[in-house]
Amino acid sequence: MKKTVTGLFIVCLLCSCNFCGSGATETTDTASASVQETLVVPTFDVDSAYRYTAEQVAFGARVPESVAHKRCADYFVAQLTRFGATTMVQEGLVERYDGKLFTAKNIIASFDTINKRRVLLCAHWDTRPFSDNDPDEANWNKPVLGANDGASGCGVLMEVARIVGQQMPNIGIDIILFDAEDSGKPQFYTGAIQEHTWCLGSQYWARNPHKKNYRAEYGILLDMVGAPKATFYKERFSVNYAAFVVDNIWKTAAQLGYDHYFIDKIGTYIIDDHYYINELAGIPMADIIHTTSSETGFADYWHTQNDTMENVDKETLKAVGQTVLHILYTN
Ligand code: AHN
Ligand code: ZN
Repeated sequence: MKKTVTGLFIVCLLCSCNFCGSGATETTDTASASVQETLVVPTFDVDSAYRYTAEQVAFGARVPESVAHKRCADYFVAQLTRFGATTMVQEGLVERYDGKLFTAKNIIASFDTINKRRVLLCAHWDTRPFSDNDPDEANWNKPVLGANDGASGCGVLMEVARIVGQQMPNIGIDIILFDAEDSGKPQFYTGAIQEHTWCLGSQYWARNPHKKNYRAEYGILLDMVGAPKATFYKERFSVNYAAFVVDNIWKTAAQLGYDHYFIDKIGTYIIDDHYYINELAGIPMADIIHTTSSETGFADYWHTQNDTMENVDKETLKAVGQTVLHILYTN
């Protein structure tokens, strides 16, 4: 018996058939579909990610209900469908800090929909209707262009989607581009204090997932992932809710030589889309977000007129995109 098993093992080592990957994780008796293969991690094409970022910015500010917002939504749906995703737009009625009602559009792209094991990748695609952190008060009511704050995260995820569409990892992927993240209460607003005025699209999704009983093993949120020399600290809600995800991301990044972006230190608490996914949907999700030691906690052009393509750097996009791909294809 021992001889036979050893013999089979040697045959398996010599051939590269479907049954021979790392078959230890096979759980059913139905042939090759459930056999986990060791996959080659694809190369993240940063020129492509940069282009997807610039194309969003070229529409102008993507403020909910604007023409640019509508055109950009159509662009995402067309591209993601072209990449082979099952794509839908989830529309949800949400209420702004000032009581204004509007329809948020979450863009959802799914790959390998029959796979029970899933990962959720998210970013927000809307831009802020106010530049309330701008040094010039005359700009406070102008929208933010959102090259870094919005477009960068979606640009990286569009490139991830393109690659996943070409070569699936072992796990199913859902990409959600959330709307209405950045319509939170402006600093100049003096009306009644409201809680939970940020992340309206993700709050809506977390309460009304696009699929009944939707589950993902974990999630990763990308927010402001394009700045030159960006610093990603381990955001505190992420550490509290999803330590294993944080550890995996920061370890992987270090292994790939990106530890000058992914700093091995705990940062601050940031209310972002991942907070509501963790709290309301119970999916452990970590936020990769660029924070600084400034007064706001973010880069000096954050929520100003200067959030332009000059603040998007290919090296940073590459570090984030390659780290995400590595996680998807090795787990
Ligand atoms: C707050 O300022 C409460 N959260 C930051 C979330 C954010 C805004 N990300 C991008 N813009
Ligand atoms: Zn913002």
